[in-house]
Amino acid sequence: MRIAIDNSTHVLVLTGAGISAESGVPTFRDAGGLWEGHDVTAVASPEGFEADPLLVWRFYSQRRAAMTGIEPNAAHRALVELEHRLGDRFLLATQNVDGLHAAAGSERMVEMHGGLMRSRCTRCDRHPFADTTAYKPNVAPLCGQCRGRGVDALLRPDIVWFGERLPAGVLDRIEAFVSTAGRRLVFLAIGTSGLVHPAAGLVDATRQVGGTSWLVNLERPANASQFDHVVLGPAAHELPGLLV
Ligand code: BV8
Repeated sequence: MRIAIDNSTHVLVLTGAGISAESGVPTFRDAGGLWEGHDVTAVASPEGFEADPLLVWRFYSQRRAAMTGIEPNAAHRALVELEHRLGDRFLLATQNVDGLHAAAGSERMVEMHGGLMRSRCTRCDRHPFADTTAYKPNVAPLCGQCRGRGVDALLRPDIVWFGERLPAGVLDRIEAFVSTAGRRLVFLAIGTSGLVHPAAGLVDATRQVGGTSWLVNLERPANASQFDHVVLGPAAHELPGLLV
């Protein structure tokens, strides 16, 4: 089976944790996933951070440390090739924070949920900055800029937590791409359980403009019936053949 892509096709790709699974990054909701053993709101919400910043920093520092030696896989690379083939008729919207799409060479990309290897200050308007530090378990890092002004302000991972808005402009860029594409849109969701909004709403937005939707996923998620085509299997194995 192949996805029909001609010189008028616009492709919007949505990726979730499943595309990084074959690189060795745990997903969230699968057995043995990141959420297992964690109360999601305790580690991925502003309330959880407020209540216990050390717990949240332990959760994200462990994920930073676990990225050592992790490389993009054939699915990440297949999306880079498609981007080079389509140019401005391609856009990647990732829910992932693992940085593997950028490492593979993706450029026409929006990170909907932030980036694991960036931190930002909870107080000043300092721009989010590169931060690969896996902080020691009893350390909640402080902002150096605020400290210079005699104020102790916590740093936080540059991650979008539940109940928080997505970064400015992200949804606008995706919506503009969908409406420009119209019926020429192919929406391809890869490795996502389709549970988190607003990402999970993109398949509906595709139908509203008359586009075609595809899902490549290891198992049938709850929202599989919303897609025109469903391909079950590991992304690194299934995706390259679909895009030739
Ligand atoms: C917001 C932090 C508004 C990052 C994450 C409408 C309806 C219902 C609820 C809402 C709604 N609108 C808003 C909400 C609330 C909430 C939400 O969606 N709740 C859900 C859970 C009920 N959404 C929000 O809060 C969002 N914000 O809408 O703001 C607003 C407006 C005004 C003012 C204030 C606010 C913010 C959402 C971002 C949340 N952050 N995490 C991090 O720690 O990483 S979400 C978390 O889940 C991750 O970011 C992850 O990206 C995301 C989705 O998970 P998946 O990537 O799909 O991973 P999962 O494990 O679930 O699934 C993996 C899939 O891969 C599986 O299906 C598996 O079968 C498959 N797979 C496994 N191996 C492979 C594979 N597939 C292929 N190949 C393989 N090898």
